[in-house]
Amino acid sequence: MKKRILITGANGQVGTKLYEYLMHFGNCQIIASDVSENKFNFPEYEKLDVTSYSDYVDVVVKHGITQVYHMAAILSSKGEINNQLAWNVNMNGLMNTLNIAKEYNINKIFFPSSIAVFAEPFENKIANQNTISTPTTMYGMNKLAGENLCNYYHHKFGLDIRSIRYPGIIGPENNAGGGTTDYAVEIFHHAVKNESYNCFLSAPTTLPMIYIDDAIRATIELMRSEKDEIKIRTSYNLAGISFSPYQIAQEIKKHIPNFRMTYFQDHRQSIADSWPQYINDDEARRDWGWKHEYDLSKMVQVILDQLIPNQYPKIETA
Ligand code: VAH
Repeated sequence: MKKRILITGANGQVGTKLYEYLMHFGNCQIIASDVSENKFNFPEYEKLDVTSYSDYVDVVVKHGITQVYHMAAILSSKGEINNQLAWNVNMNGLMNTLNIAKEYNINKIFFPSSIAVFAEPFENKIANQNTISTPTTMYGMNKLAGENLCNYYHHKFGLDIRSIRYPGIIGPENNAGGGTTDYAVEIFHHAVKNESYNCFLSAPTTLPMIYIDDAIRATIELMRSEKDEIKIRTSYNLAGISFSPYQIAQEIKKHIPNFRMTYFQDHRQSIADSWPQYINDDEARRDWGWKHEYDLSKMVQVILDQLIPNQYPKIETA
């Protein structure tokens, strides 16, 4: 039977890319949804506020949804500015997703968690799969509680919910919104216009990041794994590349020598300082064969080339 997939938060940075990848795999009908209008002219779209149980049920029943990628969320920076909104969307939106999945036999759900579930102190700045943590952001608390809610609904009701703790996701689209890692997306759009970039994190602030194609591939590989390969039903650690604003600026300068970075700090610095610098993703590699493909130089090359094709010749790294 053809899979009928609902993506909530489809207008977001990950949702738009996820839609593209799932369309490529074929044999599935995809309904895009978001709380705002159909910004990207998705062929099948529903304006959906996931905090409204009845509206959510109407969409699931109307389209006979069999799988949900629940991407709707308020991210770390915006969640510190509006705690109540973050709690309502991140917790009640997930609760509605799980209860509707239980009531309407949705057979597979993806829940995006984040490395934001971790908070300092870390041994050697690394967060392991089972590092116990007390998140210091509303977003991190929401994601940690969300992971445990997913684990509960799996064990108590048999729902097949799968989850990944995404690092900061970096891609060429200028649609990262409300996150602490947004600088690593914004920087490219200034650099290709020969503008300097005023970064809101300090130069040495190292964070776990991942190129968006790797993040989406990990998501689909996890969702396509056999059930018995999934040993962790809270959320899997996932690692890509860790870098600082200074390091990505230096990599961009290899292609755009005149690029200049300046620095200031706002509330996002303390969020970043609470997060690990590196992620141990041994369990994802063991259970479902995860392996990242993009390092910093390859990511920078690919993004610049997508923003202005053939402008930045590939630099052969030694
Ligand atoms: C944020 N991009 O900055 C998200 C992500 C690890 C960071 O969760 O809130």
